[in-house]
Amino acid sequence: MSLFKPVGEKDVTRAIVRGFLRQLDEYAENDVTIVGGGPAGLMAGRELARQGFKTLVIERMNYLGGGFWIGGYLMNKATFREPSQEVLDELQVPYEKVSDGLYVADAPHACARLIAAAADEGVKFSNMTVVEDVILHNGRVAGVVVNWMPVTKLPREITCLDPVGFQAKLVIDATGHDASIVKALERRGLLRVPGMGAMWVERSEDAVVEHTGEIFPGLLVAGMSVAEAYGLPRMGPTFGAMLLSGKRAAEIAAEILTGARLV
Ligand code: 48H
Repeated sequence: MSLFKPVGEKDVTRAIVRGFLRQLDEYAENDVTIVGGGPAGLMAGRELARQGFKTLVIERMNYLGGGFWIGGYLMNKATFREPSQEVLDELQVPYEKVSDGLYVADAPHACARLIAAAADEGVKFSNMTVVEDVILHNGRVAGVVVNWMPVTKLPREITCLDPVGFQAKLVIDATGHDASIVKALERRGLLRVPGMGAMWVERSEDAVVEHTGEIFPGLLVAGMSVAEAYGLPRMGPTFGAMLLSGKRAAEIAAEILTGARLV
């Protein structure tokens, strides 16, 4: 008498294939495609999905969380400046006060809670998927062009493989330092991307949240890609601006999608 119910290999295979294809079919067209599953992208996704928007996070790695698992310098503590600890309260992440206005948390705990919070609200994830380019319709970003991550790493001679497109009402570039989506527009001469400035914690976090928003019709920026896109100073391993920028991007996206903001 075995503990587990009898299930064949074919049943396991079919469960994965059918579940995956159903999601791919459903999300080939969505409200918001967020590129990058780091803290900014996950936060934006959580906020949008909880308001009922059909939200897809595309992540090239086989895991989510981006740079949020490790605080900095190979040490897994993450810091947060006031008022961003309020997001930790909301996500039920334990933290300690270090000094006036500065808090520290276990990065893996904060990251795991944020991933779970996004999933709980209904965000769908497409891992091992690289966004290579944008879809442009009448001068507006209308989606993304994707391929499998391993395909992009194969030699050109054996991979003459076209990508596919996902259509979205809005796209959020939350690709961190890569700023992959704004750079796709720069390659076409549609934007200029100065790259982030030198470290200045005091200035950078406010600036990143303030500059979060629609950088090109149909495209928003959140997180470190904001610093890259606008040449803002970097903040090093403190994550409050990533969370608040993600929230801000979601607020602006929701206003655009509901017609509350003039585009
Ligand atoms: C699919 C892609 C693509 C692509 C990239 O780096 P992240 O953690 O980004 P943020 O902005 O959420 O957080 C930044 C933070 O981690 C950090 O680095 C800080 C605060 N630095 C300060 C400083 O001074 O350096 O996550 C981005 C995610 C990653 O998981 C990438 O794998 C993914 O985006 N990604 N996914 N297609 N083209 N490009």
